[in-house]
Amino acid sequence: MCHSQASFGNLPRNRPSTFHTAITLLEATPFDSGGNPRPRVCLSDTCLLLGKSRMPVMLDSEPQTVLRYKEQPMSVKVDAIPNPSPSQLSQLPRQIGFVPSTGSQLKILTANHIKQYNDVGYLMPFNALDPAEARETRAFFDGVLAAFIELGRTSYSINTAHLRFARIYELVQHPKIVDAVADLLGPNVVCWGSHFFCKMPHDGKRVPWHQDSTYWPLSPTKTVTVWLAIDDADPENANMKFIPRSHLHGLIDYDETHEVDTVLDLAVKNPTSYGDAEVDVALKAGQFSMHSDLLLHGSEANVSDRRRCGLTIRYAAADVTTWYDWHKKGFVVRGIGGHWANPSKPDH
Ligand SMILES: O=C(O)CCC(=O)C(=O)O
Repeated sequence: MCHSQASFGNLPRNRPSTFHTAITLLEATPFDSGGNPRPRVCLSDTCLLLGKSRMPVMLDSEPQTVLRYKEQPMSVKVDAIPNPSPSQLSQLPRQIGFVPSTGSQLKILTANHIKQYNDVGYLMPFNALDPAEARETRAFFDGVLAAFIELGRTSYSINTAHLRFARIYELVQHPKIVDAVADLLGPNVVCWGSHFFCKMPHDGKRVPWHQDSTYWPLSPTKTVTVWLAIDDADPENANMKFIPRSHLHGLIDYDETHEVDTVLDLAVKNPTSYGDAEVDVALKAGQFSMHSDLLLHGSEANVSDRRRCGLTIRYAAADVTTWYDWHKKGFVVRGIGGHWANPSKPDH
């Protein structure tokens, strides 16, 4: 029995939507040798292989076969690393409180930047990617997103990307980013997280006001998030927002939300009672902001016709302690690194 690859999945030949991208399987075929349908590709403990040469996918081009994927074993089973619940987190002996940057031997930042970060809890904007790099990164993400959606996942589900894609493992080491982060965190820095927050046009999802440390089994609270704009982000397409000075209150009380239209499920009420008026994190593709793990931030639903995607990259001082196997996610991007597992670059 012969079945062509084109019969796998439910990709129409001409996609009318914004995804002018066709996806084919590189090796797996939809039917086994006995002609029985194979189970759908599952992303658990696997990662995507995007083309043999990792060619970018150009959204502007005509529909064509530009992206391929197959299951790959991952050296770190990232999907098996648990996300502890609030009650599990409350039992950990975490040291929680803003650790001011001492900012010595600065490479990119100035003493004024360090003072501003300590005062308000964030800095922006900085240029990381030149226009060509930004276009290529966006095209790469377009392909990843198309593949994840084809696999039934959402636009918010692409996390721990540095351990799924060699390209992202390299991107999180970009000197323009790491120099700025090391100016804040000191000479020894690990990257332990990378997560695309991709708001599709009109997807209705908001990110409630929260502090990142609420979710993380890490101590002390010395993680800086870089939000790298993949698309231009502005108020129209629901850029992230910060509450200046809210990082100085330790962990702030929150409620669990059970709304379907939220991306995260813990929400702080009356955020501006913990700081100044909210500020927009408006960035051009290729620019980034940095914020403390204790700063309140969130974003509204994207009611525009434009996608808004950012890659959040989590960097910690290397002496930060972890629980629940989270050390397996982190690798040293600058200096030397404490107890982190240092997973190597994915080979695809
Ligand atoms: O991209 C957003 O709107 C929110 C990002 C976020 O919550 C984070 O960086 O932790």
